[in-house]
Amino acid sequence: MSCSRGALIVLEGVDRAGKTTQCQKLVHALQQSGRAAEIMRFPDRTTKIGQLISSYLEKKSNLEDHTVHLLFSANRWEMVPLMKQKLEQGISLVVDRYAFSGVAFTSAKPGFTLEWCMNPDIGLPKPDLVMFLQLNPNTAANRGEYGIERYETSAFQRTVHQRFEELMQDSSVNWKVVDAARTIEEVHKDIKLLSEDIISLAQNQPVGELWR
Ligand code: Z5A
Repeated sequence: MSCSRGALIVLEGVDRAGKTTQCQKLVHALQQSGRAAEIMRFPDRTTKIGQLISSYLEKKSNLEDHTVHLLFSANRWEMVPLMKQKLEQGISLVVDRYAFSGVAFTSAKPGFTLEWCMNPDIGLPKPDLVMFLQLNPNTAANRGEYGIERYETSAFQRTVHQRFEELMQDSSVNWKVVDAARTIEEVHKDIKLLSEDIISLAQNQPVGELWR
């Protein structure tokens, strides 16, 4: 491991919280300030596993609930060699959803515990920072209708939100809650500051292992 690795920064949050918007703005701002940074997103729909997931989300195919959970996790594991390589090269990764979405969404389904859902993702590269974009359902509703993909209903999203709240009780993960109800620029300013701090802190530390 080089002595100045990149930071692993994750954005999580409910539907329409602005994760994609903020990931893009953050990467752009970091690059503008001379820091190496790249965006990643999960699911990564470009791989073979990602295509199975995409077809499931678009309701073009059905998959058994445990099976799709394991596919989402496999989709992260298949990117781990690349993630580690980039971090070692000093590139900070800004990641749009990660294992926390995996656990929050599956455990919102009947019959799933948080513990079962966390298991396949144990040992993934541990994010140095996870920012949860907090947005209440009414404000989210003002950002447009839910889409047509699976999971895009308000009842399901409320349960997902509760699961995220449970995950945020875990102090082994560096969670920061960001008020996402403000303007895009205001939210960006906070996210940028938090990210710059963690990039400085992480550079001399090894990458950890999630939930281990
Ligand atoms: N999933 C899973 O089940 N298991 C897993 O392991 C993983 C994921 C990783 C993937 O969806 C689905 O897979 C997701 C979780 C599940 N299901 N759901 N629901 P995706 O990642 O492909 O897409 P998405 O995550 O659903 O996108 P999103 O949540 O709908 O949007 P977002 O990224 O949070 O927001 P955005 O696209 O940046 O912005 C949404 C709109 O709001 C847009 O018009 C913006 O211009 C606007 N916006 C953004 N910020 C603001 C502010 N501050 N003010 C006003 N308007 C704003």
